[in-house]
Amino acid sequence: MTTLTQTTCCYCGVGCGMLVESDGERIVGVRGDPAHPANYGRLCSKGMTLPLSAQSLAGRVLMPELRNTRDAVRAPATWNDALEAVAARFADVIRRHGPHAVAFYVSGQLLTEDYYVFNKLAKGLVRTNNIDTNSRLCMSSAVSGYKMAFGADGPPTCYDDLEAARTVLFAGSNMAYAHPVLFRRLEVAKAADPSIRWIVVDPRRTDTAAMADLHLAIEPGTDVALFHGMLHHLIWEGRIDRAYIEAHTEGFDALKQVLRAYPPQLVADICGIEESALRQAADWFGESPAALSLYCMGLNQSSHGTEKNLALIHLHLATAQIGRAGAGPFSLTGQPNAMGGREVGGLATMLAAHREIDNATHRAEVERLWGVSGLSDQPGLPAVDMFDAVRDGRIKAIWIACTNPVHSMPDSERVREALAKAEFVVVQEAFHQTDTVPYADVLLPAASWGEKAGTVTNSERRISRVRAAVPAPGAARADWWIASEVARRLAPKLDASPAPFAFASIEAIFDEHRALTVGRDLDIGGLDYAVLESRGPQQWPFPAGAMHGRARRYENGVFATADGRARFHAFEYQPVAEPINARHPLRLITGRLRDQWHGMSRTGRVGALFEHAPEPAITMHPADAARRSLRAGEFVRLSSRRGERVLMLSVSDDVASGTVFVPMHWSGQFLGGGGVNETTLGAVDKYSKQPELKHAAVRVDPLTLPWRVAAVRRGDALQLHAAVQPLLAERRFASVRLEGDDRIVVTAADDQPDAAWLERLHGALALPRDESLLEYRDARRAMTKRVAWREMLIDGVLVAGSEADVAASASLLARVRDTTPWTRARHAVFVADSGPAIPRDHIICQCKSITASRIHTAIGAGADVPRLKAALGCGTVCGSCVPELQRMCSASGKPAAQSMATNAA
Ligand SMILES: Nc1nc2c(c(=O)[nH]1)N[C@H]1C(S)=C(S)[C@@H](COP(=O)(O)OP(=O)(O)OC[C@H]3O[C@@H](n4cnc5c(=O)[nH]c(N)nc54)[C@H](O)[C@@H]3O)O[C@H]1N2
Ligand SMILES: Nc1nc2c(c(=O)[nH]1)N[C@H]1C(S)=C(S)[C@@H](COP(=O)(O)OP(=O)(O)OC[C@H]3O[C@@H](n4cnc5c(=O)[nH]c(N)nc54)[C@H](O)[C@@H]3O)O[C@H]1N2
Ligand code: SF4
Ligand SMILES: [Mo]
Repeated sequence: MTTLTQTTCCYCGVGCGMLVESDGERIVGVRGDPAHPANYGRLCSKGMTLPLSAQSLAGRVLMPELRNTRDAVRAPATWNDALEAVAARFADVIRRHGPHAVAFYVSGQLLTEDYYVFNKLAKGLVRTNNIDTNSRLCMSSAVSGYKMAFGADGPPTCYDDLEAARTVLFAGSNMAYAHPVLFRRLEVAKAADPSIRWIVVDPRRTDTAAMADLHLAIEPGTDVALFHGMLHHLIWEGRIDRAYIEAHTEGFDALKQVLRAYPPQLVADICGIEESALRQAADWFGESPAALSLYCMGLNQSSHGTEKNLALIHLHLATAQIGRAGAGPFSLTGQPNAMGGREVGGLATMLAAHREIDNATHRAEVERLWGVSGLSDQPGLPAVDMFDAVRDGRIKAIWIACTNPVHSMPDSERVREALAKAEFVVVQEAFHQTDTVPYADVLLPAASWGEKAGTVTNSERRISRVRAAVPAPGAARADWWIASEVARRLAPKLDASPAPFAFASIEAIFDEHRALTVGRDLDIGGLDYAVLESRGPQQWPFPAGAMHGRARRYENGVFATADGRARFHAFEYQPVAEPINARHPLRLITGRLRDQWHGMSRTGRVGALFEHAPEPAITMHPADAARRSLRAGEFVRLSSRRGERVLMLSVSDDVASGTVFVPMHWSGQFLGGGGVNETTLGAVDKYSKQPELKHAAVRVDPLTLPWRVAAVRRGDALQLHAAVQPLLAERRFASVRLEGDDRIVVTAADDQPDAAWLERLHGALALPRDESLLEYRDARRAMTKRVAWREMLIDGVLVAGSEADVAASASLLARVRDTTPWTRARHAVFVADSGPAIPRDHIICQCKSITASRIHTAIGAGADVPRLKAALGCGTVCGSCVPELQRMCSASGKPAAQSMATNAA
């Protein structure tokens, strides 16, 4: 019998409602919840494949693990021993060094209830504000931007504004990839009314940019100049709303003084765009009956991220594009519950329910509601400072939950040094193979999506229920349970009462959180589990007595500041933190792929999700590649002042000359040694403390790696991956990926052959050593080709040798994908392996497995997007590939975008 559970997707901040089918033990299917107001039944490629990621327990953390002495390996432990160990070690550090010697590093992927307990544990029991989260890397500039402009955090807008907007300005957001289901809503609106205008501000020609009416391909980091220039143009053309400015804002005159120095011509030069494009963007924005801006990491992840946010908000305030349908600055939330984390105050620089640490009244309110005393009035350390404090010994013990900082923080080597130095590291994880797990002294098994319950808040301030569809595997437990069990053991050791942590249920936690919000801007006094149950997901604020939440804020022009007026701030444009120079002449941009999620601990379990972008690649402009005599497919060395990474070169004019792009996802789980954050830097914004993950000065050099290894192996892909992964870091380049649902692919390259490593790889791939293995060897050339047979099928191929040897084996490697029996003599397989390499066809539509070549053929025969959908079925299920289909059609002749991008060399 299958049961259907109503829940919410665990990936992005769109917060799609889902109906999960389970057989009681396992999740067997998922579909979009037609009743959920975020997605009305839609899901994207990541959401659709969630059941596949949850199918196997291979790689799950199923038991607590404990390291007894510094150099010992971790051994399985009981929950009681693990919880006692964490409480005892934390108590010991606090006794010896005080409460600020411990820290908590948590995550915008925790549920509100989990987050709430961690925050209360740190601030109310340990009495340190050293609790920060990966939201520092993500939303903190949006938070400080909103607070400085409006007096409170949180977007004034809602999803219905997507349909109501007449001009949409995407700034530093690749929504087609990162918030796909909302992008579907925009596509539908624009198809119904082509007079809707899209402006995209992004240094790269993303799928989002390719669909725009106007793409401003600015130089990385120059957004403040651009927005200042646009406002300059609107002021001097008399297109601002003086009455609104007069009635509802402060600080305009001081800003206007600053803006004098930003005439469009000068700004266009700074940004590397045409002046006419800047003026066009400003006019479309200012004249529009409703202008909506959608912004994300291209603004936030900057050493001037707060000012980028503010400069954009200025445009809205000065033109009164706010507080009504279709108008307003809409910060897209990245993680599913980054907003919930902000609500419970789970960051080092805030208290519960948007309260301030340095406000004695606020501290007293929280103390009273929590039943504790002595909250610290010192702000805690934000993420980058926190890990630096671990590194220099100020913090001795750190507890990391639901995030993988060795992969996702800037300058990975610094984070590794910090964790190696710490006296005590707790990691609370669902999956074993992340880059942070090796540093754990205690590893705590967390229940994950589908197994845990609570609430999350999406980008439009809407709170949805998350429900468990199946029991948690092994000894895995919900995050809130783990935090409160440690708190109850820690309290007596700190002479405090365990009572504040005796939560009977998640509902009890939510009710406590709710009580803290009463009277605050995010008041949800009228919203409890019963309301969520009977009336579905609701937006905040939702005060007691309300019938529904509020869709839009500041509709009456009264803001959350003391005097009710919004604030303009006067500041100059500042360049990026790390300038390029002769030694590091290229600008590195990092960002997202369509089908992968962060460090890939979950999406990396689904073969189909590798198909769209299978290789760890760096994208470079053709002119820059030609100048360095580099060709697509070659290995190159990316390096910065901090570290280096070997990657495969991809060549495309989607990036401008002078910039390169690397996806943020590749981690030590799939790419030997780690990901792109080996090269990024920890320069932070002065207000938000958010690091500049979107820009570093780098160089890219050719690299000769004569020894090549390639393997394709059939079997339990997750088990094979786990066996192979530890070998990756030993090579200059080594990557592993899943392919289909039962194969893995390994690619490696190095300066010289390593026969011992090759034998270990042979073992890890579980290749046979008996007569079912056929080998062709040329010892003189250090070349080997090995074929594993399962009766008449080829079950695995391992090839090592020169680049030419491996290239010539492409068709042999491809035979592992073929399930037609081999009827000839076995050794003939090597003879047959002489044809030219079959180019791997790229899959565009993941739901229907439609390849690029089939789409090109159909377009060649005259198909447009509707006909592609009808003929091939691509783009008809989740729709994530539709922007790319659109783009492929346009590239063949029908222009979709009036491209005014001028940045490309
Ligand atoms: N598929 C997928 N979706 C996701 C995620 C995922 O991992 N995978 N993660 C989720 C999370 S946590 C987040 S925070 C969001 C992120 O969502 P987005 O911010 O939309 O995604 P990114 O690719 O990180 O960056 C967006 C764009 O910023 C551009 N950019 C770089 N520098 C600048 C600049 O100086 N100015 C401007 N204007 N643009 C610049 C980049 O070229 C990139 O196209 O995605 C969420 N959704
Ligand atoms: N260069 C570069 N770096 C970046 C970015 C970028 O654009 N460029 N983006 C930044 C941004 S915006 C973000 S949000 C961060 C994201 O960075 P991370 O937070 O490191 O990303 P994830 O890989 O999602 O980490 C979440 C971890 O929690 C585990 N997990 C899953 N479910 C559960 C659960 O229920 N409980 C517990 N305890 N664990 C669970 C997962 O296995 C995973 O290892 O990366 C940042 N880093
Ligand atoms: S858009 Fe995709 S990843 Fe985001 S919540 Fe919806 S289904 Fe999940
Ligand atoms: Mo994020």
